[in-house]
Amino acid sequence: MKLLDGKRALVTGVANRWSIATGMARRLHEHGATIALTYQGERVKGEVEKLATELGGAPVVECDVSNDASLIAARDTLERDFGKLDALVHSIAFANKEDLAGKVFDTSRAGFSLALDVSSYSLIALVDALRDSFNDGASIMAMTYLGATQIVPNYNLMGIAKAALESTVRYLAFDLGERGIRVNAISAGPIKTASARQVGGFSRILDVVPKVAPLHRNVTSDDIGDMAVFLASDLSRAVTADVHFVDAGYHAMGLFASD
Ligand code: 0WD
Repeated sequence: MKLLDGKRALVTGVANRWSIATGMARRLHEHGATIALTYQGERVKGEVEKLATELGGAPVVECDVSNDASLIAARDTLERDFGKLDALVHSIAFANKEDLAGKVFDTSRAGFSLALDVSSYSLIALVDALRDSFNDGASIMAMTYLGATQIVPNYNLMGIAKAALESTVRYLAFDLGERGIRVNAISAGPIKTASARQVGGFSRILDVVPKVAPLHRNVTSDDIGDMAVFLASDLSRAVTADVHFVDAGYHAMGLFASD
């Protein structure tokens, strides 16, 4: 008997094999969950279909979270082809590259709206579209980063978007608590993905963590996947409305000694 036997999980945000969502989908599947995947558009469809085959023929559904018609169409297809959901993984973010370096006061109104729409509002939009698809007791999780609450140079607008996302997690947890539905955020340490490379000076962040974090290493998408397994399972039945760090302990450091 596996931890997630009988559970159905929808995983968003797979773009390629390096995506954190790929590691999460793999781990959820290894622990017994049946997986469905959404993808943003034709550009990533092939990669997502490849992963779906590895995961026992998971349904693959197009869903652009910035488009209401796409959200509704995805919901209808999933209801027909997949059924009710026990877990939802939100692993989606976007900001223009120029807003991930330089000065925050240079951020344009349009850039701000785009980043907040895709990276923060999308959790509300997904939960709204899927509200009748969730089984009572389902688990919703969203990916965030330390830059939501601390200054991480260059993370800039994405830090602002993640702050909104973390707050959204808490309010959704309150709204959905009466159905036993839990909503949490996973705050991952830096992982080399296509999105991460858009952040100015990202490779320097990767170099710092093993030097100063209590566990002296970077994390992998498998590490994040294992937290996802816990959050999707009944072991976390009393855990909601929180941000869970999977970052080798980096977030807890207050002083970085030079050697
Ligand atoms: O260090 C890291 N990589 C960290 C990432 C540390 C902490 C948190 N995160 C977060 C990201 O902010 C994001 O929320 O984890 C989540 C997943 O990011 P990732 O795995 O690092 O990056 P990536 O593989 O690029 O996946 C993000 C995907 C997009 O990828 P591309 O590369 O195609 O932009 O988000 C999806 C898209 O597939 N996405 C959308 N999906 C649906 N509708 C949309 C959209 N409008 N826009 C982006």
